[in-house]
Amino acid sequence: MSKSALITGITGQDGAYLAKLLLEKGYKVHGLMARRGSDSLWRLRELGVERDVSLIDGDLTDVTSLIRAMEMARPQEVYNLGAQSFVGTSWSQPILTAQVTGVGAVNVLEAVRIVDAKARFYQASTSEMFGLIQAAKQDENTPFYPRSPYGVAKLMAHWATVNYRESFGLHASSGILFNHESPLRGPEFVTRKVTQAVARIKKGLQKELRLGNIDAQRDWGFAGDYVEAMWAMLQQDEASDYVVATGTTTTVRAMCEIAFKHVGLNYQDYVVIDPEFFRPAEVDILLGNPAKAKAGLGWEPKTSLEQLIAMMVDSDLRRLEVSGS
Ligand code: NAP
Ligand code: G4F
Repeated sequence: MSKSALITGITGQDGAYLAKLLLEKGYKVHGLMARRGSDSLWRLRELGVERDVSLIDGDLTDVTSLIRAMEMARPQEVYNLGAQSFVGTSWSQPILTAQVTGVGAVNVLEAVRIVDAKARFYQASTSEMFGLIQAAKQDENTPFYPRSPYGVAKLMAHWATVNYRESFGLHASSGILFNHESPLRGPEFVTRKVTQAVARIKKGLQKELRLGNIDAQRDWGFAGDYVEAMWAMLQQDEASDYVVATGTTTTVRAMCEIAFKHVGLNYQDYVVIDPEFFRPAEVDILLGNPAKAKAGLGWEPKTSLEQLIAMMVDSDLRRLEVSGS
């Protein structure tokens, strides 16, 4: 009998890569889908798995829809990837972010506990929880200091995961993932904003790229590598928390340099600093220590930042060639 999995956030970047990975492993994949006006299935389509997943209507803020999804999918594994995940928006919509990203995770944990407490649970935790970093290299023991309403909401979800593990014995694991990107990244995030602009500038469709704090540093990896760590966590006998990162950090400035150089351009000729994109509180630097994931899960990143950015720029160039604008 093949295993069944339920993914919240299946229409997002990670949801699409995880769905593909689980399908390749022979799972029956169910995805919770919040009804939207726009085409939210484009990522699943790009990976060629749109028709292979079963979509269930539901919303993280509606626990009854989550209970119903659990009853329909009867999953052995539940991956809670759904969230209002853009840090910038979390200052303009802090309550929505708290409800979807924070309370939403508790709703999923409750649905698991009520319908099938044996189902294994994965929480998409984040390096944003480290915020104002308390150690030069962050690992599972580094204290948290979130710097955005998003980070605060994720911290609630993280501790709820730990608490349901300790209170009810749920097999509930939290992946503290550092930034991970791909051609399926939303265009509001800085890597994709840059690679999309590089492609448009190269094709003569855009003249400049307006950015905020380009001195910020991030530990960037490839989403396709990171979903393998999520799956590996739920295959362990004991649930636990794991940092998933590359162990190197790079400035937004240097990432821009890589992206522009890939098409033979100099970023300094195009990047304009715009105060509109600065945040009320910044996470200046993130750098993860993935030693526990390496030792416990046998997980290591396979894709360098240069390979990742090249993949994203090439994909954005291809999309422009198809659409023409
Ligand atoms: P993403 O592309 O923004 O995807 C978020 C998903 O959540 C989308 O499918 C979205 O659906 C769904 N969603 C939003 N509000 C919802 C609601 N009320 N009910 C149900 N679903 C809802 O994010 P991602 O990059 O794939 O990240 C996946 C998860 O990992 C997120 O929880 C994120 O916070 C976390 N994370 C990401 C990173 C990273 O660097 N990517 C790092 C650490 C942690 P629509 O498409 O319909 O809006
Ligand atoms: O790409 P970003 O918007 O990602 P951020 O804020 O690090 O959050 C992402 O990673 C988290 C993991 O650490 C996830 F939990 C979260 O869901 C999300 O996926 O911004 C990266 C950096 C920031 O320091 C930002 O201030 O880039 C800086 N930046 C500079 N100019 C910009 C811009 N960010 C964006 N989005 N747009 C700019 O124009």
